Amino acid sequence: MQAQNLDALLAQMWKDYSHMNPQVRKIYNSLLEQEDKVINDHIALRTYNDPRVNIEVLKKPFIEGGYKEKGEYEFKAKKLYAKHFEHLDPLMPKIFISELKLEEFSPALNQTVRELLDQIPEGMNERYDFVNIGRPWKLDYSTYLKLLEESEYAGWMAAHGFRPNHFTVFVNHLKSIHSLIGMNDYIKRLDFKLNTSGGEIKGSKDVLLEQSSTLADTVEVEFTDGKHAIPACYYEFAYRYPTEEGKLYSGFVAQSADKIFESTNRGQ
Ligand code: OOG
Ligand code: NI
Repeated sequence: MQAQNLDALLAQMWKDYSHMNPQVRKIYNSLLEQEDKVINDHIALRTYNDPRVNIEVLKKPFIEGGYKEKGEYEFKAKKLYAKHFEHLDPLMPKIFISELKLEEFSPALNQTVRELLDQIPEGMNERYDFVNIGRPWKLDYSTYLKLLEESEYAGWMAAHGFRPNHFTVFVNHLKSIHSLIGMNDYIKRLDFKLNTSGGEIKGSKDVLLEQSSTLADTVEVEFTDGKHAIPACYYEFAYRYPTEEGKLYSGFVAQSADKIFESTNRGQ
């Protein structure tokens, strides 16, 4: 069933993401044993900056649903650019969309990505649920490995396509956990591994945002030459501090995000 409105789309995104990544289901269900509900701080999406699929394309259902563009971020070393979007309702998840700057990569990578994007059926990128369509192209395992050599992000995107890369627990709204350290201890007690790049906690009270994340689940993905187990999606945890006006800070911190991206890298 194709989602027709934003609530339905967000629900479908959560359903597909939590089915694909068993750790997400386990952590979420465990939290629900002591919480009435778990609020999402944000949802993150990835893409390539080709005009057929760039941020301007992926942002559409959110803009139609009342979201506004808020911040932008540059990631020089990873060759990424990102924007975040907010809804007037502070309980609606913020949306973080990044895109790979193709022009900064080799002709070979550009050629490969073009061949993937050329496979997207005519008009599919205009579908309301395109952001959650999955992988609309065929891919063989050696092409995936080749992309990874230049960019972990390029490889992840080729293998998984359009789908949330992570949802994020808004730790401030939990009743049973009151800090990010407490959240991390909880995750470790459940026996899940945290991304330790840049330390278990990225950011601090000084930058008004603390974040941590699991290492992505390894899942079996279908390639044209068979199934292979590769990193899929992760779960993130965010704790926000109030700004001088007294409202919780709602932006992102590029230096922290830079490390969070690595939650889908192989071999940490
Ligand atoms: C996004 C990483 C950045 C954050 O909250 O800073 C991020 C990604 O892995 O695609 O989500
Ligand atoms: Ni995030």
